[in-house]
Amino acid sequence: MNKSDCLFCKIVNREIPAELVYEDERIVAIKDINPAAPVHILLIPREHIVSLDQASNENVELLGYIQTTAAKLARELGIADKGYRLVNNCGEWGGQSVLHLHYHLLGGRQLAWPPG
Ligand code: DGP
Repeated sequence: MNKSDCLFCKIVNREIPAELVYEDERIVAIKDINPAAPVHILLIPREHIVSLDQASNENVELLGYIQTTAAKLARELGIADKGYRLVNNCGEWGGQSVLHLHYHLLGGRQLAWPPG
């Protein structure tokens, strides 16, 4: 799949609507269309990186930035006190369905472990 066919590139470029929670020059955060928890946010870099497996050392700062921004959003959304989960699904067996790197921020209920 190339960038022009990518669902999350289209969301980042506002060609497909989404419920925006946060955006800046590097990332966009939207509500997941199929929430698995009371708070379920997707943090998506504007840059088209297929998956964590495709990320390189050039992406180290971006990956760290996604994590610290997720923590900031968790505080702002009121889920930080009880706790939350930040998840990256990578590849077929990891459960990745959209081939544009993204992290799930989940919270607002007790989360189970191990995941299914
Ligand atoms: P993953 O399975 O890890 O690749 O996560 C993809 C997530 O993207 C999944 O939880 C559902 C969500 N999703 C799929 N299509 C859309 C969409 O069009 N809009 C929004 N907001 N979320 C979507």
